[in-house]
Amino acid sequence: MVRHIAAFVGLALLAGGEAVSQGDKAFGPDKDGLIAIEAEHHTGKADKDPHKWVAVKEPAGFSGDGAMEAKPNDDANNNEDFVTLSPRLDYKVKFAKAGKYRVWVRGWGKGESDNSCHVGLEGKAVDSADRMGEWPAEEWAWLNDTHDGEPAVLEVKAAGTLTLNVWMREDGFVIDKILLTQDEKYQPKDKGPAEVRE
Ligand SMILES: [Ca+2]
Ligand SMILES: [Ca+2]
Repeated sequence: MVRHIAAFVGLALLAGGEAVSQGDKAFGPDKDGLIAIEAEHHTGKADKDPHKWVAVKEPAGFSGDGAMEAKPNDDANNNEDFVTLSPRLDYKVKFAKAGKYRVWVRGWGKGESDNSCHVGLEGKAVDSADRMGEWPAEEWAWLNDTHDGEPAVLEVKAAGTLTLNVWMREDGFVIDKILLTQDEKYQPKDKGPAEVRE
């Protein structure tokens, strides 16, 4: 009984405070070197009127405490100038090693005009990780593709803590989780590995 009450209070805190209990601790690699990040556990966020990333508890089947949706879904597509035009999510990430990291994103595309986003580092666009898409419609899926036809990649010049950014491209896109790996052959399945905060 006591345990049930504790669980209920915990959930209430999460619902009201967007999982602030995690603080701004950096995301780090697990024992296999995989860096998993729940999108709803952002360590920073910037709205860009009229759009903003909003915490959602749907569609069902998300990992962690929910997901983030770019709202309102009004047919916007910020393919260019997204650093200026688009709402942003920030994640403090501790990279243990320098080098190339593949970027995987677990997302949900409602339709063909709601299934893309941009990823960058330190508040700047990165040519090799922007314009990620297209997520399939109406299902949770891990994707590493970009509109350039190459897998999304970030180059980390030196080990250390950096801020990973996600910007809206098409509104209505729902982002559940991010995974960074130096293993080119790794492919996340289902909900992917658990995040590690340090
Ligand atoms: Ca849309
Ligand atoms: Ca999630």
